Amino acid sequence: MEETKQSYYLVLGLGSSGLSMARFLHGRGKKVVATDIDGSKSQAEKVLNELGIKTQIGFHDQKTFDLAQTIVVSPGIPREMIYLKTAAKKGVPIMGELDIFSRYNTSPIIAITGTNGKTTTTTLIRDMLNGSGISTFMGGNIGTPLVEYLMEGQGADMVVAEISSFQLDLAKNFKPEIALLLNVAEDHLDRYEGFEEYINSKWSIFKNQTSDDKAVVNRTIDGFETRISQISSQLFSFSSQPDSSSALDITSPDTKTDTKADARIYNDTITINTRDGLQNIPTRNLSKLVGIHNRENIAAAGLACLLAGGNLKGILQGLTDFKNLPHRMEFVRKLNGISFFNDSKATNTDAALRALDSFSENIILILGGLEKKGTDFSLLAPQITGQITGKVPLQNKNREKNPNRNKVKQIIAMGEASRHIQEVLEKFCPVFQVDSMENAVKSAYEMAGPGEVVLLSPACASFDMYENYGARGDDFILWVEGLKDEE
Ligand code: UMA
Repeated sequence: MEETKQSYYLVLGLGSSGLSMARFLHGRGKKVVATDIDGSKSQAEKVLNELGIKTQIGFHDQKTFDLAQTIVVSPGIPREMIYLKTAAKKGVPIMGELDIFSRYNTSPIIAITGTNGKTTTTTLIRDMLNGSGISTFMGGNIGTPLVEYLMEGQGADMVVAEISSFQLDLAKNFKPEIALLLNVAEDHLDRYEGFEEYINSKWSIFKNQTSDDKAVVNRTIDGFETRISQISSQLFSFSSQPDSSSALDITSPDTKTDTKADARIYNDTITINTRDGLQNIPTRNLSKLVGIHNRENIAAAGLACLLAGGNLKGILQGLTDFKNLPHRMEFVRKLNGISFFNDSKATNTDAALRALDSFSENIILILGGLEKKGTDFSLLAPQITGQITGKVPLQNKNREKNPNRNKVKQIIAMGEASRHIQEVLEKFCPVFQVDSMENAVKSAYEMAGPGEVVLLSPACASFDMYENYGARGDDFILWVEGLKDEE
């Protein structure tokens, strides 16, 4: 006898996203089954079983997939997973959290995507809106699953959501009122057929927007003109680059920048024109948000805040309130004049380039970890040598190169990628391989002198040695804090 479909939602994956999703759907009266391949998820299992939700932990059963009414997939699980593909072929609908969220959410959404800077920009927008008297719920890829907002009763004026490409890949109906695309650089190529597919995923954040909605886009993204012609919403753009190939001299608002941009970045100020008026954001004293990439994040956040009904006072308040985020250019300590920065979140070369762009010279750079598919470490060379030309996604052309010295004076390479890093980069800079974070930190301290910087910005994933980038950053901090004056 042929088995028939059962009316249950199968929640696949019981990380933070899946656990919240299972609880949410159950709370809406849906029949839920939850499964996770990881046998150690006993705590999640207990929580769900106590609610009466059936679980399959430590294994997957194809029949459970095939008989589901709908499968709700956690973002970290690839769509190519065999159980999913088999169920999809049998006609089982596959969904992600964004569509479930969209079905029930009634608050306006600001959605932020991009390869790097998402978390900083999301946090800035939250702070700027709050400073403007607009209440927010902040969630998504940043950590708190969006359905938590629905379970809390949707009390905020706006939802500020960090959105990853993994979430977008499963979204059919997600339609943010304001959507931001900060930048696109090669990343997650193990999940995509190629870079183009990843780019398409990022741009899909705009696909359901209409002329009532707003798109905030970085003009320097490759293919900008072609891509924006395909979106229906009102475009607002920002740029830190000139519109010609001439060097950018961002010393005053009179200097030539990309005049088509609605938010323009100068040395000491960002000007934003929302077409309802011009606002100037002074940026001279923002020690927590250094580097051109952070100026772009502020420009994008300021634009979004004003478009959402915020004001200049709120923007300035948000910039004051902004606290450095853990593992993102996080200052750890200064010892004997040597400054230590933890940028463990930099899991791709573009993010490491952004970190390097924040300093002018004398860097001991700790690179390495698990190399992501398609990584080209040679992209780091222009920043390592200080020759900031060529295909660098972010160019700070103002910076003078010291002709006698590299900007990075020593690379310390660790993890599985260390040998490859040495092969590619030793022609630009001395590379020293180490086998642990302890040795990376101790070697860096020995090699550094007063006034110099030790920077962990690995350009690699962490999973060869750690559970995640946070654990890697914590380990770095542990060893840095353990350093003694005389070592
Ligand atoms: N699993 C299975 N079967 C499999 C494979 C995996 O059951 O075949 C299970 C795993 O054992 C695990 C779960 O599926 O328990 C996967 O969970 P997940 O990786 O989706 O992680 P969550 O804890 O649910 O966290 C997710 C996001 N993770 C990813 O996208 C990888 C979190 O973003 C996000 O904060 C959270 O939802 C809340 O929305 C993290 C992230 O690394 C920070 N994002 C990537 C990035 O920023 O680069 C995209």
